[in-house]
Amino acid sequence: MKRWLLSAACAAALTVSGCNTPSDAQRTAAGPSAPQASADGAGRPFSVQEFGGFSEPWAMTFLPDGRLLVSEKPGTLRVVDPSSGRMGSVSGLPAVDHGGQGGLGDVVLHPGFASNRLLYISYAEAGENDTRGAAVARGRLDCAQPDACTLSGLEVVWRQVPKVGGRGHYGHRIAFDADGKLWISSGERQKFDPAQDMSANLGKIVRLNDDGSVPSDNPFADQGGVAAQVWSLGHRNPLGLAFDAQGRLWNHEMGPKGGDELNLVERGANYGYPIVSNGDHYDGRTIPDHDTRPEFRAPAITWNPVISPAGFIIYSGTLFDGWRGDGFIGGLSSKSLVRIEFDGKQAREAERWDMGARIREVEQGPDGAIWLLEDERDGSQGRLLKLVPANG
Ligand SMILES: [Ca+2]
Ligand SMILES: [Ca+2]
Repeated sequence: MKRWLLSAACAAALTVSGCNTPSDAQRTAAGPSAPQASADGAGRPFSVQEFGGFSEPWAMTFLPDGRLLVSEKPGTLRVVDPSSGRMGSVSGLPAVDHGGQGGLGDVVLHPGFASNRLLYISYAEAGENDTRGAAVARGRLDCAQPDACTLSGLEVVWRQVPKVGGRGHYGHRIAFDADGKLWISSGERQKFDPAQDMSANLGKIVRLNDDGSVPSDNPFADQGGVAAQVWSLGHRNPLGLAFDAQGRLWNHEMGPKGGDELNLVERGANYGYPIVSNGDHYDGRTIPDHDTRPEFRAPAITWNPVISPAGFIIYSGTLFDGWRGDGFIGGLSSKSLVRIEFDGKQAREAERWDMGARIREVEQGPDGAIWLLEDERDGSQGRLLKLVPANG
């Protein structure tokens, strides 16, 4: 049974039928749930409304009808109607390898979803001999019922190669660009050197056609194999991908100790991991800093102390006046929301708010509200949060 804080949803909506009659078996009212007007953060430019809790939530995306899909790492995809408080689930999901950092991951709509109903998901997939790797699959999503959807015709369009042992650094964030190309961030699976090895697609950002085939104009297309998928290399664990209004791709990645990064992702560029990093290995071995090897692309921002970035949007709404074009990054260990200001190819951290919980995912709602998912570890409760202007 899911926890579900009804009255916040009701408070958020002007007219919602059934808000005082939580009879739906799929929801239970619990706990104090009035919108928190920054009680623990006076002076913040937003107030926070809570929308219930999830089991290890990882990613979310909005459907055109205003409902929200929320992935849970154990392998469940939830469908949530914030206006009514109803929550159901999506059937037809593949088996996922849940454990460590792996499980069900990102959830993203095809840019032509309104007509083709294609939903893309990423997840950790088990292989032979205790190996695993990220996979991206797509299927047709049908949501005729108010609190249940089905995913059918599922086909895997991309896999990490090779599958390796361990359960870390899958990356597997998904984004589409304005041309409908499919972009996937692929972590180096805590194996270091594959990030520089073009016979592996680990530690890379890959660019594909929407069916998983390789565009002939990719920078390493003439090398064939998985190298042909690669747009950029030398990444560690990229957990955020976002395009700005000018079509530039930015990524952030969880670095080694003291080395989190925001990067402008450019064609064919090598970001240097594990040869260079402004951080160092967790076992104490040093890694030469970026300025020692100028042939590798340096980050636009490097964080030490780290923020542990997860989730990323570049804001395009109008609800928060003045934030259009800014980046918003969740912080896990920093339990924060970070605002980024861009200036062409430069970027800087402009603001950081203490959220009191590990922030796993950031999304922009249809009305321009900013939505967050908490992680569910170290006291964080896996809640869904909606941020609206404090004086709105
Ligand atoms: Ca998302
Ligand atoms: Ca270093």
